[in-house]
Amino acid sequence: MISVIQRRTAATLAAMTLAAGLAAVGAPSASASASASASGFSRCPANFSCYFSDPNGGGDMWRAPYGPACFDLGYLNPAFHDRISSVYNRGGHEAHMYNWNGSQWLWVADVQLGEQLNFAAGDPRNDVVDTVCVGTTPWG
Ligand SMILES: [Ca+2]
Repeated sequence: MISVIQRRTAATLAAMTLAAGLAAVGAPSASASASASASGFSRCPANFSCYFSDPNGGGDMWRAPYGPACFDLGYLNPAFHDRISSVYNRGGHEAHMYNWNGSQWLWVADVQLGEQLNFAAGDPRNDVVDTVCVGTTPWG
């Protein structure tokens, strides 16, 4: 229980610090647009890293603030933890992703500059990420 409280406290501080910079883009596309940019990696703007609920930049997208900073996805509105299936890092920093397993943070994956990363269905890294760190780690 103590570890959970500590985690939440630290996460809340991080969320509060960065709330102003958060850009939760969770709007599902209502139209079946002919433009590929409406639902793929290409909708990620330059200079940011983007995180998607479906493979290949599909589904909902969360765009991380520039950083360096860590973001607890459970505190976004709407929350984005346990949802990431693909990433496109167009930002200026390497990104690091972590899963909280109930007692500790576990590293999931790094995303290099310019990299497009996909977690296929059945990949144990799919839909588990709880925290994204841009240009830093949870340990500084
Ligand atoms: Ca998780």
